[in-house]
Amino acid sequence: MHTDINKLFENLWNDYIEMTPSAEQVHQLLSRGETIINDHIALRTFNIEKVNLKVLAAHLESLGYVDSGDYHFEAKKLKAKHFEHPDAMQPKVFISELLVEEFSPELQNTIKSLVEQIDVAATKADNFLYSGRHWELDSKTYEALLAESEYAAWVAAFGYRANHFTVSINHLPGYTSILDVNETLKKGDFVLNSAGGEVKGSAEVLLEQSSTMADRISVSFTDAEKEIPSCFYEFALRYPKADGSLYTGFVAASADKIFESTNAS
Ligand code: OOG
Ligand code: NI
Repeated sequence: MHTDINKLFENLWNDYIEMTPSAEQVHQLLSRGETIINDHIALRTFNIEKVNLKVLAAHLESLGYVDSGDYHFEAKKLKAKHFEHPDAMQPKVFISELLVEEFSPELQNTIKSLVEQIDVAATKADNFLYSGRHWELDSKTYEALLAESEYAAWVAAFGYRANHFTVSINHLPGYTSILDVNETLKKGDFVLNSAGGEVKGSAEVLLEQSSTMADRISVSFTDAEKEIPSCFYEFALRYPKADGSLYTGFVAASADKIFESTNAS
């Protein structure tokens, strides 16, 4: 387990930009040399005991993170939680898990055989949250997973790493609206996720979000190299609650669409 939060996020970021070459460009475009504060990152897994949401969460709870919200995505067959740190400037963490038992026997068998290949010790190691894939995967199996669940295929191909980082627009110098951020991104030729509209959420639900579509990178399968969607960048603007403090939760209807940023566009 990590003992230093900043080191953990530095390692997550370094892995993330290797998977997401556009993220460094977006970061430069928006930051103009100033520091960017991350609203949250997201992690994905399967609900099999050896690697479930709890196993990932343990790495964050040991750093003082607290379970702060539950979400269920029925159509995508996912459950999720978000975690907050007592130091509000630390990024929140959104962790989801695929409800494997709700899928076909074929998908269940595939996922079980992938998870069997992980060494339990690796799930407890310092680097687990950015350790990537722990199993062999051929491109036919990837395609078969993709036909049933984009999420299952993504986790099978990429394993354990940040699926996205999220710029906090509240802390972004020079911007006060998400539309301005989206405009800057589109002028820079970055492609936004338009599922359900480019802006997900509203001031009414206290959270507006947008995201790029995932980069496509070359991934090695046992039988081939293939270009597939990797990771994306998200942008979030939070609004104050009645007590004046910023809303810190997530909005399930918006999250449902953010997940689609790793779909093949
Ligand atoms: C998580 C999608 C949800 C948000 O901010 O609502 C999310 C994922 O794609 O793994 O990040
Ligand atoms: Ni997110």
